[in-house]
Amino acid sequence: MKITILILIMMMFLPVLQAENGHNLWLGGVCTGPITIECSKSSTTIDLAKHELHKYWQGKENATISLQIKADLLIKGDGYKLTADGIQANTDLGILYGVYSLLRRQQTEENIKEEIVNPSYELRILDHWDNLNGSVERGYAGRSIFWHGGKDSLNISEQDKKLWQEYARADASIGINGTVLNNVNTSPLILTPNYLKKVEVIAKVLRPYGVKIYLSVNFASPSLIGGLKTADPLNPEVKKWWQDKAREIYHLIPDFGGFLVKANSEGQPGPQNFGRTHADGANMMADALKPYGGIVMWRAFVYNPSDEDRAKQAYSEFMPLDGQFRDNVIIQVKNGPIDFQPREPFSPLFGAMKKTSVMPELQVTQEYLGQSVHLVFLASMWEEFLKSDTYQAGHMSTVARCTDGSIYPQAHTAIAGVANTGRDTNWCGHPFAQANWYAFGRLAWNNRLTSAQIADEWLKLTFKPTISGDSTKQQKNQTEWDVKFLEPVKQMMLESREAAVNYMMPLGLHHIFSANDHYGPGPWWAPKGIRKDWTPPYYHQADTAGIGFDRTQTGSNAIKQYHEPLCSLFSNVKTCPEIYLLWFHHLPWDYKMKSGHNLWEEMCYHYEEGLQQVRKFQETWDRVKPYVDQEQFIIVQSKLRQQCLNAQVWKDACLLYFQQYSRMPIPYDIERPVHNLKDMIAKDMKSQHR
Ligand code: GCW
Repeated sequence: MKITILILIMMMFLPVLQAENGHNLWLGGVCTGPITIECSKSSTTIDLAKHELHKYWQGKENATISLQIKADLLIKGDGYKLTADGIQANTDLGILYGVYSLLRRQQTEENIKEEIVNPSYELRILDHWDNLNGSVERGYAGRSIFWHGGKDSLNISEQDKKLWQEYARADASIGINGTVLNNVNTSPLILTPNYLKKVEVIAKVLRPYGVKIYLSVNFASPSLIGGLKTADPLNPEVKKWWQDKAREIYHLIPDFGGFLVKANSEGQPGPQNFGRTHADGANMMADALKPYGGIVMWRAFVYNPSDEDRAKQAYSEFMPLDGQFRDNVIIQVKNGPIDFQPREPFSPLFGAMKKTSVMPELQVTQEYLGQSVHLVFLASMWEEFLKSDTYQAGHMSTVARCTDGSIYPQAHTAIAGVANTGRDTNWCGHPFAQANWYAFGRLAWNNRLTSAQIADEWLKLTFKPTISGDSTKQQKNQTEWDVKFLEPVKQMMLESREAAVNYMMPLGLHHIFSANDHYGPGPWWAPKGIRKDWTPPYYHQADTAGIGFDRTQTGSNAIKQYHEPLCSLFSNVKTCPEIYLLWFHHLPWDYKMKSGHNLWEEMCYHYEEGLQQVRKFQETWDRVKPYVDQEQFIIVQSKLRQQCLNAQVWKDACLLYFQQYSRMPIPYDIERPVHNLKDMIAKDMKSQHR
């Protein structure tokens, strides 16, 4: 009760405190008139739903809206039934989701007809890579919203609570219902009593919005903080330690969601340290959580510095374990087989396992896509991924259908996104990065949505002015806004991912970043002594004979991990989609492309096109100046300038570096590089020895 009052009081002050600084995200609507709400039930969540309706209603004035909790076989889980004047759901949360959906449709002027809306996935989770010292791994929007460093580590201020409440509200508004509070490279301290007490408070603030708490846990916790000599998952004392820990957690947080585990990956401990399998490790934890309804999300992001192609390793390790996992274990698989690259084919683990729940892991934070500097709308990439056909059970076995339970039943269905939030006023660093948070939530709720629809919604919710005045004028202003702002900016968003692929890694190139910051180009980067599979030359394989990673039968044979007809399609250079060409094939520089250009020329044209696309984005943005808040306008304008400079560097670095091998001229109809290769390499090497 106290919390509800606190939340309501805090909400009253929101619009005053947060003018046009981006803090309001996509939630800045205004109310157009009073309404009456009919609802026989009251609860913290229902009260929030009513409050949102009163505050942001944009439908008919003096309307009467009914909110009804009533079972209906067609309404599943968090779903709801929507009509123009009412919402029906199985649960309080269903009502809240229905309210956000109704308000969104009003603001975006979507037709509201009777409709049952069910979520694609049961669990829709944001994974925060937030460290307990307040830093955020691969975070580009300031420090952690959950953790402070130093002596303040465990402090909780009113400001913190307000931020968490706003965060939970934003999540709920797009259907996100879970959050992992800490990094997968995890400190065992998260499971100590003091940290768990703080987690309990966060859970309390997030609970009314239906956002459940999950924690990343360190597999070696029993020995690191529990005083045991081992963390062997088959050891009875270790099992007991996890069981006791689960009891302690559920005592504090009765609706705790479960654990996320990065095991035997990039130095994190795991069951293999004790000669056990991933299944042994995951099942032991799953058994400890089972009595309370908790789950284990066990990551398949594993690879060793062996001779085996890194792209094959997750599949090789996990496929033999299909059928061995408990039903409250979900294997969490990154969208691509390597690592959140600008473009990868889908990981062959999707559509492979038949007796194990598998969930996609997407990366909302732009680790490999220009971080908080580049404008890159990721929904296009996720749409491409979710629509990819795995052929698990014949044609149309899309990744979406393989993971949402449509093809093989799964005990749990889930999807996760690595969050891009931080303490920056606008949460995400780049104003347009908010669109990626929004898109993740929307796709988690409905994995059939198109990126175009998501962009359209987000732009209207974020930028559309409330137009007042007589209705003819209103109509005129509205049309003008649609034509002059909405359409061009949407177009820019929808092209932005392809542009990034073009100026960074076209034609299936991947992981050619400099060093470990994953920002700028470094096709040359290969310091002595470093693992080969952490260096770009391992991935691009350029030499005077050609370029690309041979993953066909003559190479690593990774194509074998895909079902037919994909396996043959990828393996035949004539049928392999050109967007994946150098992912699967090593080809000579003079290989003839469909366009008639040779491979080298084609690559040059892609880099040039990427750069020109960004230049066009600059122009698009400059033209929409009259329609955007000036502060936001300048921020985006200056970031686009930086993006353009970076795209130029990418183009020059890659073309001049690969030209050493292709030994062919850069086609004369494209602009000449403006940097020298030697200088770029020297600068790059220097910046790595800061
Ligand atoms: O992409 C890599 C990142 C690491 C990250 C790792 C993972 C959290 O560079 O920073 O660690 O993936 O997903 O575990």
